Amino acid sequence: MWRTVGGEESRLPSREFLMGTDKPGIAADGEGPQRPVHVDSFHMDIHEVTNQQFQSFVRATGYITEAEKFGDSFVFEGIVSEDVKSQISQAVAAAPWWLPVKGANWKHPEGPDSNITDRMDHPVIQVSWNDASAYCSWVNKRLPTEAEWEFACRGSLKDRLYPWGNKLNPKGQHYANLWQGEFPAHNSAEDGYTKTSPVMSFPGNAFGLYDMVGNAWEWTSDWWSVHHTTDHQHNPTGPPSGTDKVKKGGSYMCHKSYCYRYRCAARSQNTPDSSASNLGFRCAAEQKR
Ligand SMILES: [Ca+2]
Ligand SMILES: [Ca+2]
Repeated sequence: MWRTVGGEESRLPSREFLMGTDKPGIAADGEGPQRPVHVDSFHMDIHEVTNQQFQSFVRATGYITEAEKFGDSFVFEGIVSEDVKSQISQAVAAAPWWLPVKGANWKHPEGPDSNITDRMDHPVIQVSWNDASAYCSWVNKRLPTEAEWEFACRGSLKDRLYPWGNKLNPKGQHYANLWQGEFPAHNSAEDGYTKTSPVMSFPGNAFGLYDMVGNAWEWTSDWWSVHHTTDHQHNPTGPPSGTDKVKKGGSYMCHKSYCYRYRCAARSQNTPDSSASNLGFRCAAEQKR
């Protein structure tokens, strides 16, 4: 079903829910306070936009992503080849496992010696917020707001950590593509995947949405702020301006010891022109497309 250009969608109900948490895992990220938010009914892609879908967009429009224009993008060092690694000297001081790799882009997620040939049903990565917005417009959709994304993640469960409940591995099963082992040195891939997984490899939530946490981080339309009003909000769209955009859900690189962000209330941010080897998106729309 991922072969359809627009992707399958789930229709979510119009409802009030509790956004954020009063028990933040990472308080500095502005996960709290918990607050009542109403979202009108909307449609959400049931899975992250795949390489196959993004390729259809690029073939139809000739679109060139920002990573392709810049000539490089960030790749997690654990998945970069020794050959590529030997050509890099610069790294991000606060996060030395991120390497700026020349020639890394959505078609070559880990650099020029990598490709997506056997990953067409995986989430597209190395796409910026601007790239993601362009794709969603092309399919007559848009990025979800943070409130819509979080409502979708929670799948009508109240005050739970994950889209499926509070236990990370119910009955010993993996419900998301995350990191097992020791970050960043050892990924045991107990869930079956060291990098991205084909979309829908893990169980969907009550709204029929897959990989809301884990696999690839997902861009939302909101500008980033860590301050939120507790006044009742109706279809909030975030601050009017900012420097960073909100991303949600965590990725295959997330482990509790370093990135406990695979919870519905968790959030993080990047500038809209950023791209990385663990960051993708899905689209939303008012009406079915
Ligand atoms: Ca994994
Ligand atoms: Ca995801």
